[in-house]
Amino acid sequence: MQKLDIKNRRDYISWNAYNLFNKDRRKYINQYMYGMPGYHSDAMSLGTAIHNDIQNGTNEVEGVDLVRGLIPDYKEVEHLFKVRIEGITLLGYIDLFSETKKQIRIGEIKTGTKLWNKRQAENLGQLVFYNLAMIDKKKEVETILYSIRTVIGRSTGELKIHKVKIKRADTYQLFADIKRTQKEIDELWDEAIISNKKI
Ligand SMILES: [Mn+2]
Repeated sequence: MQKLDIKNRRDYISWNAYNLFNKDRRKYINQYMYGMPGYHSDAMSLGTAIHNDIQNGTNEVEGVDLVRGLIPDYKEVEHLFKVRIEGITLLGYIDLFSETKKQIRIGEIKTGTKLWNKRQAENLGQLVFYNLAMIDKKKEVETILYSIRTVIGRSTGELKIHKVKIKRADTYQLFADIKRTQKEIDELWDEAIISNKKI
């Protein structure tokens, strides 16, 4: 049994942490508090490799060349943000990112054996999270999801592009949920530290 490690306590919240905390509390505790490894699969490794190919212009994965030309250029890849809003720090890495004086362009790459449809793209909270992180910049934000279909070990060359309109109300709702989540995470840590000392 691994020990609870205070070094795992973070001063920020990511989309993955927020999502896992609300979906599976036990897994959150294991991964984010006890530092146990998360779930991994071949599909996830393939997804990572495809992300790398798109972001770096390489061709490690078969079939990536078929979709690359359909994805527009962005100025940055793996764009890191660490943004503080009302005492909560949001952190993330955006797959594809460009920023000008007036506009921000966010591109999120998704891979999988099924292409994403419009409704799925619109319901992806991760995109709302990214928009929330950009809120203080007061710029127009264009958010696009690039869904790349894969089969075992390669890209099929099929790509679906969804331009997603993020509603301001959804952004505020997510922030309210994040504030509640951060509070619960803080309470969990505080309790864990106290009870651990007693043992
Ligand atoms: Mn991605």
